[in-house]
Amino acid sequence: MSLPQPIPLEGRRVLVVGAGVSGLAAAAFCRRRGAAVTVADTAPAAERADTLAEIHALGARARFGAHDPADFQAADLVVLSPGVDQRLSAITAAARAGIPVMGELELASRFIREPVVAVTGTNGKTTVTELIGRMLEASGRKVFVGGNIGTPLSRYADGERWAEVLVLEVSSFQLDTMAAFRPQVAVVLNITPDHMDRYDDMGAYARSKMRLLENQGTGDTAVLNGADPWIRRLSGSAAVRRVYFQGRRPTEEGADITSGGIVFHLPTHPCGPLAPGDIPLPGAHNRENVAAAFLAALLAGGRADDCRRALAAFRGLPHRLELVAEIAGVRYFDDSKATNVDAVVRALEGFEAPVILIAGGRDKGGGYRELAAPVARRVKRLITLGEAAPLIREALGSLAPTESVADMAAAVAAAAAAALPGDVVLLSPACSSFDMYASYARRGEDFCRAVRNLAP
Ligand code: UMA
Repeated sequence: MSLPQPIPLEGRRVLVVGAGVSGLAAAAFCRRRGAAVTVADTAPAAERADTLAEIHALGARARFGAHDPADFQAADLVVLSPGVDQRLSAITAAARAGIPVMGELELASRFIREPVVAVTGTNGKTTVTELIGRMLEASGRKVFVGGNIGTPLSRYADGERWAEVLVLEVSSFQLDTMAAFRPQVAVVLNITPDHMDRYDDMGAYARSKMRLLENQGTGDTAVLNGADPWIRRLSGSAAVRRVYFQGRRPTEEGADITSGGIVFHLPTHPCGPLAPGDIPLPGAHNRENVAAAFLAALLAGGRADDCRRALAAFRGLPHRLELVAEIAGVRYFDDSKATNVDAVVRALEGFEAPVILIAGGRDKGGGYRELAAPVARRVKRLITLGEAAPLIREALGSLAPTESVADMAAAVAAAAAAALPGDVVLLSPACSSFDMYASYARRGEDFCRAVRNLAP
């Protein structure tokens, strides 16, 4: 297999755009390899004293405030953080001028030689990435789990390189700025509307996700959702082995998900079926996640029995349909990670009980129409907050009694006041958190705090 060449960095002028987790890791990586690094961030310097100190400690130059096109034109290489829209004029102008522009993941991937399992998809990425990591660990492999999940690849690549296999969660933003990134096992879970503020249309978003397969070739495998029309349509020409975790046709390899569990059809990696009792995570979407993770782990060298053991011990992840408390017969669930409409649909489908739904945050431009049927069926009261509250009220307000509140404490108080024993209170926002919080995790923690404050 031919490996992509590392990028020469010694003595080069590198502009890193975005001084978040990814940008600072990329800056450190480039500095250690002798590049002259400038880190540009649109935030006002006064708000980012700690970051400024970190940039200076790296021996890099900081440029806070509105991006200056001259900084881009002066660079030999521009490295983008995932949150930076590559359609920005300074970036397109640099690319037009022949200056290489790439994402942090792409840059780091040029320097690693370890096999990579990469997971993308609109929903379920983190659960599947973590699960594959634990299955491979249980099989005795040294595994780095990271990427979009929290530790950027360049942070790993900059260190001791201790792992035998890398399991990476990869977002569409990271795929937008890739060029040679080539995972040995690529998993695409599902493609439903999300991030419509960053893409011109659904086709553009779906093509971005499917770029994960772009450089795969002989010896590589794609683990795909054969029931997803976008994935079926866009995986057509990939010259790689394809394995389907659902929607498998009789001649195809993969798995079948039935009411009796999961049955594997992978002759090179024999594995007995999983019974429903073997799957510790609730909901139909988690059966898909488990089937995908199992196939990917087996294909990446996991042993079937060890993978089973890891699955049995897996308890799910915080802020994903997590039961926070049961108070006065009302169950409170934190699903703060549900930052798009499809994730909320899946959450609502998992409940038989009447649901008081707390939704809202920063709108992502995909609309809320898909929520109408599940809201009409399951939601007894809708509580909206954040910037998207008026849009959600307009789309769904006629389907359930709806009220808007100012913050999470008020949302939880309103939900508790309306709830009867047996009801479910569900934070499942369908929006990103960035209007009110630094991350979905902070939003989930705020919800959990407000719920715990209810307890007598
Ligand atoms: N910024 C600019 N110019 C811009 C836009 C942003 O300078 O045009 C600056 C901001 O002021 C800020 C910095 O860029 O200081 C933030 O960069 P970032 O948004 O790329 O955030 P990071 O801290 O580097 O985190 C990123 C991922 N964030 C996004 O994709 C938005 C993290 O995924 C990821 O964990 C991290 O890299 C490590 O790889 C978060 C996420 O929400 C969890 N991902 C989305 C998702 O999962 O749906 C894609």
